[in-house]
Amino acid sequence: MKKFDPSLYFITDSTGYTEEEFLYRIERALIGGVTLLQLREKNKSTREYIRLAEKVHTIAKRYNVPLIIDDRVDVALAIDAEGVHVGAEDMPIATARKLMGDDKIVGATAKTVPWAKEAYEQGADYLGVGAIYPTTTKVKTVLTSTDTLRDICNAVPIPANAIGGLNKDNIDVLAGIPIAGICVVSAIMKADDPGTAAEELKARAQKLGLI
Ligand code: TZP
Ligand code: MG
Repeated sequence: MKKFDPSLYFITDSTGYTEEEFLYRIERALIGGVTLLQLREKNKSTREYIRLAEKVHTIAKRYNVPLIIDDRVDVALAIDAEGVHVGAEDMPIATARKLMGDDKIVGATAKTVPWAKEAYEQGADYLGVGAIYPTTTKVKTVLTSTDTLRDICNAVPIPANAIGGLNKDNIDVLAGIPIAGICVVSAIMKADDPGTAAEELKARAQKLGLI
């Protein structure tokens, strides 16, 4: 059954970590309250991606948190992940939906209202919208204004998450915008303790009425 909570969406980045440290950090983040997890690997061979994804999936299942695989429908299907996220240069959303089936989560990136509507029509279950702030994570993106974020939230019936440079000290700019959740890489991944970081980010987002 396809049911997910996008309120605290953590995207991983294994750069600079041993596998042991990487997996430990993911587990800490899950303990800290992450509700949706995305494995995002850009430089792994297919075999390595699948091997790592299986390990991450085992951990995520212990916390009942759905695992989304970035970009790679083949990897998502290979490990029976709960979903896939496709960006502008990845597989078309409708194709990903066809391959994944109706029971899996298909997420998409959207930076404009027409793009968001198109993604919804093609079968996306949620949207990632940003970057709200400049990001230090390796990604091809441009800034999206909070006005556009608001317009996208109001234009489609699927959950839209804010992403890009977000942390507990700057998410106040999102107050009053009907987002479904906060999506972060560095704020959790690079924190001294990803568990505490997830907890604090969630508490702040709740205090602001964002989630
Ligand atoms: N898409 C837009 S911004 C971004 C992605 C994948 C990276 C967000 O990373 P961070 O570290 O939370 O800024
Ligand atoms: Mg992508």
